[in-house]
Amino acid sequence: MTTTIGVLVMSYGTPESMDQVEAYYTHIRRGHPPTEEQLQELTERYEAIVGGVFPLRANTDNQVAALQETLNRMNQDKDKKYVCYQGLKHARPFIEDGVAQMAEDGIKEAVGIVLAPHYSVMSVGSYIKRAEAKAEECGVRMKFVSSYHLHPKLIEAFANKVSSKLDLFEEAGAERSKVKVLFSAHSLPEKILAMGDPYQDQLLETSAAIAEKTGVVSWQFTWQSAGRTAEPWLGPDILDTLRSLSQEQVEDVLVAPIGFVSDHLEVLYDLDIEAKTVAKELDIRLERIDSLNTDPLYMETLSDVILMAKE
Ligand code: FEC
Repeated sequence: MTTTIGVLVMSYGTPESMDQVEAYYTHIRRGHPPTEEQLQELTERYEAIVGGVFPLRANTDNQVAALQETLNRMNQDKDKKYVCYQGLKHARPFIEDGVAQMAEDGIKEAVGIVLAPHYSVMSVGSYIKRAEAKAEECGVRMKFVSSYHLHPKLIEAFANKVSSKLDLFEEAGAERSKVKVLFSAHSLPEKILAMGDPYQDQLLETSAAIAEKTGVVSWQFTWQSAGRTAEPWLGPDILDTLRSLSQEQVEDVLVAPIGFVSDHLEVLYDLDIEAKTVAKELDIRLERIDSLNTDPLYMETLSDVILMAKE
């Protein structure tokens, strides 16, 4: 008899339409509604990226569909079949909805994974905590993948994206070794360091592994998309890093947002619009690697760690 294993694929989530931006933002702020000004500012960022469309939704749908196909193709245990369910952090279907749906479909065993390779107690840790609580309530036995930041296929996927953009710099006349590669990820409050959180170390490990695979020597890590709160966030922020690089006479920069796996607001606005505007003012040519989205090597990375997940 074939056993169906549920896979809870967790991702950040995005509004479905402009009239949901306020509810989404309120959820991110743990139930505190944004001010008029904050709401207006976020709405304008969404409008700027692709005219009020929310690319993360279709991208997550596509990743989940591609993952289910790849998982069942890679699975050698023919007594098991894998079915993927979505669970979003800040929008419908919420993480709890995904777990409840699995239980309703009679699933007894499941694996949870987040579409973000690096673990922080404030990011992946909080997805897992919510899924665990709901799974216990619904009687679903769950295992979790907490990070996969050094999986060889993930490194290969990112390395391919870096190399192909470096080729373009070269074709445009730049000296390959002079292009500064900036690996970036979403900043978090500085307090995570005192908590011994692995987030920063894992990001540096991913960066070093990609640099080694691509033969890139001129690289550094920088943060992006810090929250607009009074507490200190991890830095330097990419905009400050660009200003420093300009003072060092760097002219060509390739940004590789390795903390993200999809095209969405933090990539399409924070890098493609905001960082590019600053780079232009500084006379720096700034390019970005393509996002992984449904890259087969990324789908194989996820499938591999799901198939090997242990209690
Ligand atoms: O395209 C989209 O609609 C969503 C893009 C999006 C992604 C994303 C990923 C991460 N975040 C992480 C941490 C934080 C912390 C706060 C925070 C706030 C926001 C806001 C928006 C937003 N985030 Fe996000 N994040 C995305 C979007 N994020 C919009 C609210 C406005 C703003 O601050 O810009 C601060 C919350 C608070 O106030 O307490 C912290 C981390 C990731 C990467 C890992 C993951 O995907 O889960 C970490 C995509």
